[in-house]
Formats: sequence, C-alpha cells, structure tokens
Amino acid sequence: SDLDALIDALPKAELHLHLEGSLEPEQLLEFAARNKVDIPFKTLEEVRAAYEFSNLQDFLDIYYQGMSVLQTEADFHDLTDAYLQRVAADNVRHVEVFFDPQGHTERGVPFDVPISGILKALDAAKAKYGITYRLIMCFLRHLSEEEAFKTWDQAKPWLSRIHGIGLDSSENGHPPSKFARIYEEARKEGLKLVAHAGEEGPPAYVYEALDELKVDRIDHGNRSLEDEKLVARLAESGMTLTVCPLSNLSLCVVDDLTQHPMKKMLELGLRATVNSDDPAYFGGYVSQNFRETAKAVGLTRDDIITLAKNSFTGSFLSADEQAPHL
Ligand code: ES4
Ligand code: ZN
Repeated sequence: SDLDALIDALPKAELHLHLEGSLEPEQLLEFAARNKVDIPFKTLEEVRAAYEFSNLQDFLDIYYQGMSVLQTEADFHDLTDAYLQRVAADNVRHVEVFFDPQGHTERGVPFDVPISGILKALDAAKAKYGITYRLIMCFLRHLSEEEAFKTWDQAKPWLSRIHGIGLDSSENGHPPSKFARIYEEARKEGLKLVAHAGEEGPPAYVYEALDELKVDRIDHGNRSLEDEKLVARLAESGMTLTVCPLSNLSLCVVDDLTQHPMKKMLELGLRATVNSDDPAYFGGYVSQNFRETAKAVGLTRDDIITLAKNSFTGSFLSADEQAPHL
C-alpha cells in the first residue's frame, strides 16, 4: 500500500532492540554447531516451535536458553552485523541497542567477550551500512543489586564505549527503586539512563523510573495509560516511550493488535516510537512493526511521519546529528 511505501522510504531510528533478541533460529543452529553447544533442538522446525510463548517469563526462559550458543567474540560480532544488515535494508539510519552482559557472565562468558564483538560490528556500521549507533548496557532486574554492582565494576574499563544503562528482564516484583544506587553511579559517570517500565508492571513503576532512577527514556510504558496524571506528566515533559507493538502482541500485553494503544498514545500527545524489542522472537523487525501497527490501528501518513521523527528526536543523537534525518 501507499503507507507501506512511506514506511519503507522514511529514515528511521530504532531505540529498543535487545541484540540477543535478534538471534534468528538459523543462527542459533549455526552457532550451536560451530561452538559444539548442546541444545535441545535439531531442526529449524524444532527451534521455531520453541520460539512460542504467551507471557514475559515464558519468553525470557527461551531467550536465556537461546543465549547459550553465543560463546565467542565472533558470535557477538556476527549477531550484531546480521541485525545491522537486516535493518539497513529497511532504511534504519541509527540504532540504540541493548545487550545483557549478565546473561553471558552468569554462564561463564567473560564481560569483555560480548562487548568486544558487539562494538566491532557497531564501529563498522557507518561505513558498511550508513548506520550510526549508541550502545546501552542493561542490568537484569531479577538479579540482586549486588550482582548489578559486580557487573558495573566489570564495565568500568569500557565506560567510554557505553553510552547508557538500561533495566530489563522480569518486571513484576523487581521495581526500578531496587537499582536506584546503580543509576546514581551511572548518572555521575555521565551515562544516559533508560529502564523498562510499565510493560507488565504497574504505573507506580513508571513513576519510580522517573523519580528514583531519573531516566531519560521509558522503555515500553504501555501501562502509563492507566494513570491520567502520569500521562499528562509524560506528555508535558516530552518523555520518549520506546513502544514495541509486535512484542506487546506476542507477550499478551495486548490481546490483539487492533487493541494496541499506539494511536491513542499519539492522540494523547505522548512522544511514542515504534521498535522491535526482540525481532527474532516476536515476528518482525522495525518496519514490520510499523506496517502491522499502521494497518491494525489506522495510523495516518502524518502519524507515521511523526513516529519516524520521534525516533530521532527521542534518540541520544545531538540536535546536529539528528538534523539530516528530520
Ligand atoms: C525483554 Cl520484551 C522484554 N522485556 C523485558 N526484558 C527483556 N529482555 C529482552 N526482551
Ligand atoms: Zn525490551
């Protein structure tokens, strides 16, 4: 359709992407074979069948299991490069990507391995694909504050290469306030701050992310819509929400894409953006998220242009760096 052509043609930024969530079934088998990692699947069909779930925890269990095939710097490089190549074809010009160091150090892969491989691919992206980047290190919120501080210490030599920190994994029972001291340290180092909040968790967690973590962006934020005062605050402050429609559908945050709040978010004056979250698991990269959402909730040309613009104004690029894309 006309809208699909517009979506393809517009320069876009992706602000919510877990690199480990871009591990396609084919790559999982390839990395398992080359690293001789035992996995409980033999065929693509078996992997695809395993990439099925209906809530955040079921997804996370499979996501952490999938990570076990990522062993070497080359694996992380190849994973990142494949993602960049994929989104370059969709006119994505800038990416702000997450990685989960604790998902790797926990199983004996040293901190330096993932970050070295990831940065090698990201550093080549401008020349290879015309894509700029920021790298965001996430803490797993189901682990302790002490574990987060251990990871923070391992990250210290890399801080000039890490632009921001994030908070992900199982949300309920692990409120943002649990990590207030880590965020304070990162803020002192001049890092950008983001956190998943209001995906499955209540509006109170979005308030905590704002007030106790002092985040620059909210990842997801869907459940903010349950609280009128919170919506007004987010709209007035121009807070960016990195919304992930196909993720929300896969994890039953919404029952049906026609029920997705994206249109409503724009009507409420929220600075929403469209992102893929874990595209290998949720059935689509960023352009597909745009296309399916546009169709399901009736986004107009203006809505789509606004969303593409928001992806740059909500990014951590300077105004000068954003300008050519707007
Ligand atoms: C995630 Cl969708 C989602 N939510 C929370 N944590 C995550 N890590 C990777 N994907
Ligand atoms: Zn996410």
